[in-house]
Formats: sequence, C-alpha cells, structure tokens
Amino acid sequence: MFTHAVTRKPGKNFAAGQTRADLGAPRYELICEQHAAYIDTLKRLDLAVTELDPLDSHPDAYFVEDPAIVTPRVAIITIPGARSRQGEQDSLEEQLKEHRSIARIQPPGTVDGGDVLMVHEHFFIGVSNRTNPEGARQLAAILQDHGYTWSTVTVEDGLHLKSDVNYIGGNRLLISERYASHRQFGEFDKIVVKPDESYAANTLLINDCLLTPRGFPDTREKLGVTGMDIIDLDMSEVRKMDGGLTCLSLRF
Ligand code: CIR
Repeated sequence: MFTHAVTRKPGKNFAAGQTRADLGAPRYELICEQHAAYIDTLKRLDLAVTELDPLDSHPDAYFVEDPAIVTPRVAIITIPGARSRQGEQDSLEEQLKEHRSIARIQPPGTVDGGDVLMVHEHFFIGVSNRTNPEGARQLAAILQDHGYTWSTVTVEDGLHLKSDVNYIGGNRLLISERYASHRQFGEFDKIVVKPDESYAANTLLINDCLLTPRGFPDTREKLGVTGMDIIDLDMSEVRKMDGGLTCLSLRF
C-alpha cells in the first residue's frame, strides 16, 4: 500500500522544459489546474502528499519521478539523463531521507526513474537515451544489495520504459503494442494499448485504483475488465511536455 506521495508544482517557466511532443504551446494556468486535480486525486486516495515548490533553475523538476526511485527498502537518488535536469535530485534527497535510507547513482551513470518499473520484488530497468548502461548497472547493484531482482530492457523508441509498460495490479501489465511480445514480459497477462492510444499506456496504479489519462476510450474500456476503480484525468498540458501520470509523483 502506498501512504505517501511527493510532488512538485510546475513553475512559470515549465514550457522551457525538454519535449519532443509536437502538440502546441502548453498553458501555465491549465497545467496548474491539471496538476492540482492530480494532487486532489492522490489525497482522495488517502495519500499524504508533499507539495514542493517549483525549482526555478529546472523547468522539468515537477516530473519528480525521474530524479529518484523509492522502494520499500531504500530510496535511490539518480542523476537524470538530460543535462538540463541534472541537479533536480538534490532537493528530493532532503525529503526522502526522512522516510528511507539513501543510495546514490554516481557519474558517469545516469538514470531516469521513468525507466524503472517495479513489480513486487522485481525491477525492470529500461536502458534508454536517459538511462545509460552504467546507470543501469549501478542501480541493479543497489537493488540487488537490498534483496530485489532486476532485469534490463532496451528502450528504443519512446522517452522512457514506463511510457510504454506499466504494472496495473494482479498479474497484469498495461503495455503498448511494440512491447507486447517482448520476451521479458512473457509471464504477465497483458492489456495491449492500441498504437493511436499509446499515451494511455502511462496509467498509474495507486493501491486498488487506476489513474488513466482522459480521452482514450479503447484503453478505458479494456481497463474496465480489471474491475478496479478507474479515475481519468485531463493531462493535455503535461503531455505537451512529454510527461504522463507516473512522472508527476513519487509514491511510497
Ligand atoms: C523530460 O523530457 O525529461 C520531461 N519534459 C518529461 C519527463 C517525463 N517523465 C517521465 O515520464 N517519467
């Protein structure tokens, strides 16, 4: 069960963050509304939510999932893969050391938490443009020292592993077509997201509830078979900045 979430508000300069999305200019007032609705939802799900202030020096810092990975046994402070995001991790360490012992990724390793998928005691580590092989190696060693198992997955397209693959409870993964036949996910039951709804693969499991982006009816219907509570949230402005539901919080 998750009981806590750490979040950070988007700053006024959020549109200066990294993005490869070609969805038009994002609006500050609207992303603030969407972010507030996200936080309200986490609170309604009984999480104690920490709301950090924007980091003016780092316009992507509200994507708090990337600079840290929190597991039940240890929190790992990463070095994010995008140079413009390096440094975001420092203020998260202050927060997380209240809750977990801390381990750190060291240069030249880089890891984005968006590449790290936890399924019970196993971690899938995406090796991507953001998470380099050295970062993956260091992360795997830390996880292994804490009794977890791990495997690596090559991320060829898409920003992060969790842009395409997410754990949604039971033995299920929500997964995009391009990963659906991947050998490493063979043991799971899969709900496969259609290519034109691939953004919805970034659906977030909070305890017994699924948070999914609004506007993806085929995925919404498929998720219905789980019998779980489903909440859909408008993510239009976050999506314009290449972010999704998982990126906006650290849950533990
Ligand atoms: C970036 O490109 O780093 C941010 N604009 C988006 C990060 C999204 N994070 C995530 O999926 N975990």
